[in-house]
Amino acid sequence: MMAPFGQIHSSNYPDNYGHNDDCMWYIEVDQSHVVKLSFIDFDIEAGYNCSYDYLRIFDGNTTDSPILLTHCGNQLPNQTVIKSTGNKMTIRMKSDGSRSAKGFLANYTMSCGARIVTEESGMIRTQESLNVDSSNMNCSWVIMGSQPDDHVTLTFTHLSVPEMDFGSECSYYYIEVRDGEDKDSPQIGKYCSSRVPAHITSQGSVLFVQAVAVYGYHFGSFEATYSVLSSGVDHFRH
Ligand SMILES: [Ca+2]
Repeated sequence: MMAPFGQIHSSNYPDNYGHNDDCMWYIEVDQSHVVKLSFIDFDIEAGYNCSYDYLRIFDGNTTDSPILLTHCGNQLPNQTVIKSTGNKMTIRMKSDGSRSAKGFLANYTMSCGARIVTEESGMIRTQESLNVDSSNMNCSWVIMGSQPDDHVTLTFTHLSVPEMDFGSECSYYYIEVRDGEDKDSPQIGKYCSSRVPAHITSQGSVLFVQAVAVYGYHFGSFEATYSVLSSGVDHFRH
């Protein structure tokens, strides 16, 4: 599924799922977002270590990706909202040859922010027009080269802020860029004017970018392209 939001459920839901089911769902959203899955209903045959029937969520595009959750039984998972770290999530539901139950129902949306480890170029943005998670007022992206001697360059192509922010000090909506991988890294800049900042390049191999809407003002939006530059010559050796 490539849509920004939707719903998934077990076979025959709300009737009992089948025996020997092995169903997979693959969700991919815009590259600058993560997948957020919220459970609404859950009833899958319980078993020790979920060895009979189970639902399993993977943090990526295959069942070899890290496992985010394995769950069975008739309770919602303790963590009812599961987020991927990148823009892809795989969900698998498997049942054995006896006893079934109602199954599960879950909604997915894309949520802003992502951890991007790459050697390539791409784009990050917030899109106000899509049904993104509007309660999320703080979106952060970590953009990291996969080699330690890489540098990340960020170029803003669009930045729009609420009108009341003109002439103020980033009171309502701003983008912050930091030279490192988290909010404690040194600040490179904080931007809230419609003037687009120049290129920003990391000292190390990673940049932290955060879009913050203060007091629930969601009228701001931005778009920036990133590219990863290698300063090492090793990559070009024959
Ligand atoms: Ca079963």
